[in-house]
Parts: sequence; C-alpha cells; structure tokens
Amino acid sequence: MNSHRRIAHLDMDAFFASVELRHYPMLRGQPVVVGGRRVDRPVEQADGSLRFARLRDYVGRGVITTSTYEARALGVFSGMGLMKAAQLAPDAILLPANFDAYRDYSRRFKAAVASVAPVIEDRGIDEIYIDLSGIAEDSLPLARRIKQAVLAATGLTCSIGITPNKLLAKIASDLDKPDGITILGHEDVPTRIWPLAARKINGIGPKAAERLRAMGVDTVGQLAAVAESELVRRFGASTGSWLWRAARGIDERPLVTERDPKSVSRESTFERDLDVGLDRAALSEAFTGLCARVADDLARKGLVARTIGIKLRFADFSTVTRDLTLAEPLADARAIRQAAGQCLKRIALGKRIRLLGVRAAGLQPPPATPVPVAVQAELQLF
Ligand code: DCP
Ligand code: MG
Repeated sequence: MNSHRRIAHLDMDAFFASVELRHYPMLRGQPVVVGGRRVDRPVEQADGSLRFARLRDYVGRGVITTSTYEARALGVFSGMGLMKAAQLAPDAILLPANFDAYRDYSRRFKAAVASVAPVIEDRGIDEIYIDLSGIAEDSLPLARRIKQAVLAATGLTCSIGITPNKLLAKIASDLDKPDGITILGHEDVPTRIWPLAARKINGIGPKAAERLRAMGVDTVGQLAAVAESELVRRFGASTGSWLWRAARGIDERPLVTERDPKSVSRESTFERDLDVGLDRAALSEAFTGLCARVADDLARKGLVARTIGIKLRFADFSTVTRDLTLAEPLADARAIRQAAGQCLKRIALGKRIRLLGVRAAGLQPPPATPVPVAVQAELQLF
C-alpha cells in the first residue's frame, strides 16, 4: 500500500447560497434558501432598496437547492419542498438559482487552488480532490493557505479534509463544516470514522445502506466487524470486498487529473446483476441518472456532443458498446437519454446486467444559441 500519499478533498460551504450572499451582502446572517423560480427574484423598490421574497409567500411544488447554515439551523435543508420549509422558516429569504454565477465562482475557486496545489481532480461544481503528496509543507498550514487563496479569489469559505486517500478525504471534509479543516491518518479511522453512519462512505447509497441496516449494520465500525466472506456472499465479489476495504479506510484510487477532452462518460456497477425484465424500473432509473450526469459534465465543460454511446457489461463480464452519431450536437439530459435509448435497442438483452455506462463524444463548443434555462433547471436535479 502506498502510505505516503496525502490527498485533500475540498468542498465549498453552502455553495449556491454563499454565492448569492456575495451578490446580496445585506442578507448575511439571515436564513436564506436557494430554490423557486425567476418570479421570486428580488425586486427593486421605488427608493432603490430591494424587496426579497420570503418562504411564507411561496406557492408551488419547488424544492430547496441549498440553504445557508442559518436556515439549516431552522431545519431547512437541500431537497426539502419549499412549502414544507415555509412552515419551519416562514421568514427565510427565498432566492432563485443563478447557475451562470455559480459556474463563474466554481472556475475561480478551482483556479485559486491550482495556484497553490496544481494536482486537482474536478469532482463537480463545488468540490475537488487535490493531491498534496508532492508538496513539502505540513498539512495544517497548507490547508490554511489553500483556504486563504479560495477566500481571496471568491470571498467564499470552504471545508477541507486531508488524509491518505480520496475515500477518507471526502468524509473528512464534511466533519467540521462550515469553514473547517480536518486532518486524519489511518490511525484515526477507529475513533473518527467508525462511529459515523455507513452512508457517510461515498459509494454507499440509500439502497446499500438499507441492505446493511437489515444486517444490523448502521455504522462504519459495525461494517468493519463483518467478515469479508460474508460481505462478498451478500454483495458479490467486487462490491463485497470494496465494502470491507472501505470500512478500514483503504482506498488506492489515484486522482483523475486529465480527462480525455474528446469524451465524457459515466458508468455504474449495480449492487447486484439486474434482470432486464424484472428490474426494468431500476435499470431505467439508473440509465436516466447516468444521462443526467453526462449532461451535467458537458454543461460544466461548456461543450456539446455529436456522438452518444453506451456500454453494457453482463453478469458473465462480456461487454458490448454501441454508438450513435447525430446530425445536430446535443447536450441536455433528455436528448442524451433519447440517443442512448436508441443505442440500447441495438443490443440483445438476454443476460443479466452488471454495469451500465453512458458516454458523450465528438465534443465541441456549443452553437451560438445558449442552453435554455428550463434545461439548466432540469440538469440541476441530479
Ligand atoms: N445542489 C443541488 N441539488 C442537491 C444538492 C446540492 O443542486 N440535491 C447544489 C447546491 C449546492 C451545491 O450543489 O450549493 C453543492 O452541494 P453540496 O452538497 O456541497 O452542498 P452545499 O455546498 O450547499 O453545502 P455544504 O456546506 O454542506 O457543502
Ligand atoms: Mg458544498
């Protein structure tokens, strides 16, 4: 095992909401939620002041995208219906999302980190991994310097975890939010990681957590107490042994710093091999989710795709791919889903499916017309 690695995970604090507070500094310290529609945006009054929408005025089916920590203290979190949130925090300020601003701040914080520590894996709009192994400076001053660079470039705070690998770093960055620094070594796993819910391990989703709970496993420590053979028996060879290693904080994955600029892809290995007939709904949901993530990747890179492809791996590990090249480039989740669906029709689906992947290639800058706002809002759901 490579014990010399030093990997950071950096995640911006209440990202969308914090960007909004840069635009509307008069709202600092107040509960603020991002969500809702353009009609909810602040309106300038006759005297030049701004009138902000309040949660109690909201009528509709929208959900919270994110909220400030002041709003979270009132029980209002990402994913909650706005009308339900209004019962808990009627006076909270409501702002619609402004994705262009978030992308701009995203670029700025990443460039600021790169000026201190250049080996970066981009994980999304508000998070990155950073490989610090090649830097001599101690972790604490280095983390402070990175946070300072981000603050100077954006006016925003972030939280950083520094550990021997990506798995632990991702957990650590969340342990002292907001504005936190958490530095952990392998020796800290029993005291700091084992008491946490198993779901804190990135990769244990709601379904796996449910299956673990049925085995009496709620925490990472309880997972670490299960024999590897038992996990393999229940979850299959690859997931089972991954769970066993994850519970011990073992993770050798390198940072993916260079993406193939010609394509973006997302794939997912199922917890169990899925049957095309019996598991149609789960497969379809996974398929749509992958397409949405590819669409999100394209949006982040500001590119559109001419070719959409899919990859299927069957239970016997045989793998097939199919591509479709389109007359018009596309980038939105629904169009990708449609093209990927056509690829799928060209594969004989006799066997159980182990892995599903969606790929966008033939990437290019978009034509002059921008991606419609409605599509942007839809991408945000994933
Ligand atoms: N986001 C979203 N839909 C979700 C969750 C998040 O659109 N279901 C957006 C809004 C967030 C951003 O992604 O601001 C980053 O997500 P995080 O989970 O990192 O949440 P925050 O940055 O808002 O808060 P935290 O301080 O907990 O990181
Ligand atoms: Mg965040």
